[in-house]
Amino acid sequence: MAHPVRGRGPAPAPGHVAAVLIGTLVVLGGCSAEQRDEWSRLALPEPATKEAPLIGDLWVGAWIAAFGVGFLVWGLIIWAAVAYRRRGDELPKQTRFNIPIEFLYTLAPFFVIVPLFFHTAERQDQITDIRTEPDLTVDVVGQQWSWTFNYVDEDVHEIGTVNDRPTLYLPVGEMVRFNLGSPDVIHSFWIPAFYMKQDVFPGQPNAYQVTPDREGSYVGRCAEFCGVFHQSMRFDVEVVSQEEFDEQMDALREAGQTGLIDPPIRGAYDDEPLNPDDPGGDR
Ligand SMILES: [Cu+2]
Repeated sequence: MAHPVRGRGPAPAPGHVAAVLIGTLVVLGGCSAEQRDEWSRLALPEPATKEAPLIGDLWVGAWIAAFGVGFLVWGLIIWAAVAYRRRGDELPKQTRFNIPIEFLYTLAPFFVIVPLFFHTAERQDQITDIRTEPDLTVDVVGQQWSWTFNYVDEDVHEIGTVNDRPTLYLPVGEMVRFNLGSPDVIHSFWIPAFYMKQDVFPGQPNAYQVTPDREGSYVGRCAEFCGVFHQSMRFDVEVVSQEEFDEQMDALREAGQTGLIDPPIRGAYDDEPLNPDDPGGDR
């Protein structure tokens, strides 16, 4: 019985090959310049603060170091597999232990951990240094499940709720201190374009300061799973000119959102305090 003839089909015309290649290039080229830049930052978004390189460089440097170690280890694995491949039925020499190699195993990780630890601790100290007097202070309250922003110098506030995503306005080029507090559970205050992220603890104030240096709209998130509506803790960040910032502060004032809201904050938008025995936190 004759097998069906498997047609090899016509060889693809060079024109087709070129079309596919060009199509691929167009698709890849569709990665905008923005995405290509993102690759060069190893997936970090475009930075929006003066301090972002402190974290960005640490991130990129750690990856370069990791790839260095990776290539060394992969190279050794491939070399060992090729150089000591099976050559016959004879069992190779069996080694129980090898003191120099055991030493190397134990010591090598320190050469990785010590520089990583050193650079991380050094950068962390710089990022969390709040001794410089900031240009403005925002007391941030992370509450289940939104954020409240207190503009301390302006004596106005904005309260977000699960249904109303709040917007944080910041003047460009001004150093802002974020004082972080929570009335309920641990949240984490994160504006990805600022690179910095810090946990928001009940009863344990945290603070850091940054200088936004690029006007624009950014997203903010809670980066700590904090309950059923955790995903509702998104907020918007608008880095604007000083004039626009002042207008926004006036708008909050005109809307009657004056004064500052302390944690616990629940009472601010429903009359139920979070804990009836605890009338309010100390500022
Ligand atoms: Cu949260």
